[in-house]
Amino acid sequence: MNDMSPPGAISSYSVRDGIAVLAINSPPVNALGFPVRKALDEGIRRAVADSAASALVIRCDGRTFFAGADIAEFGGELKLPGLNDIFAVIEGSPKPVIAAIHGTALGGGCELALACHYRCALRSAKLGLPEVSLGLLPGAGGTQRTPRIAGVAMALDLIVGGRPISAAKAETAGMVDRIVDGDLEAEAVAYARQLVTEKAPLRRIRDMSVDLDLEAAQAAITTYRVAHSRQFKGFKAPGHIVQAIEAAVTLPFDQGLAREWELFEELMASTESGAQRHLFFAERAAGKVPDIGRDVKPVDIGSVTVIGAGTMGSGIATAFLNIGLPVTLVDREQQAVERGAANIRKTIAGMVAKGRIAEDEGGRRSALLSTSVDLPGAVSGADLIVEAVFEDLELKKAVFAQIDAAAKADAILASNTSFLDLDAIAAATSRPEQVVGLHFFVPANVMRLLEVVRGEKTSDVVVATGMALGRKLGKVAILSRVCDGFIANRAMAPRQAAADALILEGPLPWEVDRAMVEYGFPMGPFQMVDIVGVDVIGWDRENSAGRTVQEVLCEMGRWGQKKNGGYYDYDEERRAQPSPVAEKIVREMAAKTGADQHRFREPEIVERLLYPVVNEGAKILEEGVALRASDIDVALVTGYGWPVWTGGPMFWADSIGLPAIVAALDATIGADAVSPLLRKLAAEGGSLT
Ligand code: T1G
Repeated sequence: MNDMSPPGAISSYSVRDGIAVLAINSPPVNALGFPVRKALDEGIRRAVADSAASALVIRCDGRTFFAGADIAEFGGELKLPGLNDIFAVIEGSPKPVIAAIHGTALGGGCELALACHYRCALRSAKLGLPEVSLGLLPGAGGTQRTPRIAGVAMALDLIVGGRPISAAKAETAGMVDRIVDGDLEAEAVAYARQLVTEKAPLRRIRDMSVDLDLEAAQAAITTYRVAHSRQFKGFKAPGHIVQAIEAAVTLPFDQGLAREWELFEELMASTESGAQRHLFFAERAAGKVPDIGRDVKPVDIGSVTVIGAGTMGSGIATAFLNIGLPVTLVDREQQAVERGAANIRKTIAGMVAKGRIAEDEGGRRSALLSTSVDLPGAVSGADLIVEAVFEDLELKKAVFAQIDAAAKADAILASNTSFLDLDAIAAATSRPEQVVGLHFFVPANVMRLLEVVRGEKTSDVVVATGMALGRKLGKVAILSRVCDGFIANRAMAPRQAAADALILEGPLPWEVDRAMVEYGFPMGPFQMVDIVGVDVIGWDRENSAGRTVQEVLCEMGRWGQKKNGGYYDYDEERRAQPSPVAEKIVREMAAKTGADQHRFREPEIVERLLYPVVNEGAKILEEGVALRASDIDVALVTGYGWPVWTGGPMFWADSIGLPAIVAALDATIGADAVSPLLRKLAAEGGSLT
């Protein structure tokens, strides 16, 4: 008996060979929002009452089994039935309920599967409990059932790690009973029929006991906590997850479930989870360009030529090789191009050595690399040319003129410039509409941020192609208009300026760095300058005259980690120590300014350095350089390691309250320097995100 469900219905019910099949269809990922939960509840109860059905298979249409609760629902009132209510109906069923899994059974989807009596999955399917990446924990029994079926160690790895596992690995862990190929519904029905025929028990994970005694479980948990303490820093969820898993070991199931829900609600209400949920949607919003519709199809890129075999060029070439595109690496000198190619092959070999890719895959990628010192010849057949030469406008214009003369008519010409005027570069060609900025961050094959820079004349197709390339490269593509520094570098520049000014008022460079690391950055501004090179950013060698700490350091030949140390001294293992030389320079420079010297508490240092970043972000927004505030958050989180648990500068500013930030900026950088948009929003009780 089959339902004739109307097209587009959220669920369909049928009985095949005495087995009920409840199929849910809620694109794009069958998220377990209220309509889906209601349809599930009704369908399961119908199957339980249906005398024609001796078992029930639950499956999904579309690309995946339930990919979790509907994140968009969070923070609002939870309409019943909740997931635990539905799972109680499943576990109370007098007939076996079988989950038929394809795609990615994540979060609540994985929990639903664990509440079923049995589970079958397509070989290509994945299961996971990634709630930790949303600052949450599995709130529908995941922390209670997983330790029971898969053990404490696996539960910790799966839930605190948050990474999905293959169906095969899940089968090994006992989370999947049968792996199937081909027609999932037919295979699941056959499996259900077999279970009925064999009078298989109504096996409920809630009735199982955790495989470890309390002492062993505690030991496993302590070991995990110690091994992953860095990952726990700043985040609430990992610690809460461990507590929930402890409850699975120490409490009866229903009490453990209640404890899990308590911990879940604490996390749901936390700023950290709000920040991480903000970034989840922000990353997806970033890919949307409002004035470019889906009808604008990206160009298919089949080959890439990278010009410049230095650090950036080699990293960019590696990024494209990693997605299987053939790359020609070009430089003026044979020696330079060979050095670049050697670095690329070394990086790929490193990925093989670390087991991140198989040896044959490493070989395939390396084989896709070719080198040339003949620019015209190397660009003539390429679909995409990426220029990554020295940051000098005249040099870039000359290179683009050469590319323009040799590239095929529909080639896309991209510059990796980090702050030069893309429109001026485009003007050096006969095809400005085909010129775009692809600004990678060092190391280009690792950093997730890719700024796609839209010039005045860049065509929609080229913009769409740049954004699509970002996704294909596994990066987050953020669209930027042309300005000095685009989004990430421009927004973060005030942090360095504020840090340089602050060390003349009392704090030492390492005290400033420590405050930034405590806030959550991987390193502070002075540690960063020493690594990049004290001489690299903003030092005017010709006119240097000992007027700033940077000038004095550079004039002494203290150019950072690479040469004689900088703000820090380095031992032979490049371990950094605060430099007495630098301290003396700072103290003397501070004395010259006559500024009052005093100690700053860490929160004051955070305000002085980061509120100006919020201000610059507001200017980037009001000038239309960035499409939305959340793009600025994603750019700084993925490009500068801005701590995820704050949501990024704009979300963080909203969580502090814009009036307080504007008042502090008025007192430090002066009212005239404050973004009018920021002041307006603060006055109106508005928010940036
Ligand atoms: N809720 C709402 N919308 C979601 C969603 C979700 N869980 N997952 C994806 N979307 C939207 C997404 O915003 C985008 O929308 C579209 O679907 C395609 O997503 C109770 C509390 C499933 C691997 O964390 O990991 O269950 O931009 O671009 O690259 O214990 O989406 O098109 O309008 O990412 O193919 C746990 C999150 C939730 C999974 C697919 N589940 N999603 O990746 O597509 S909490 C998750 C993903 C929970 C329980 C707890 C990925 C994906 P739009 P996409 P994709």
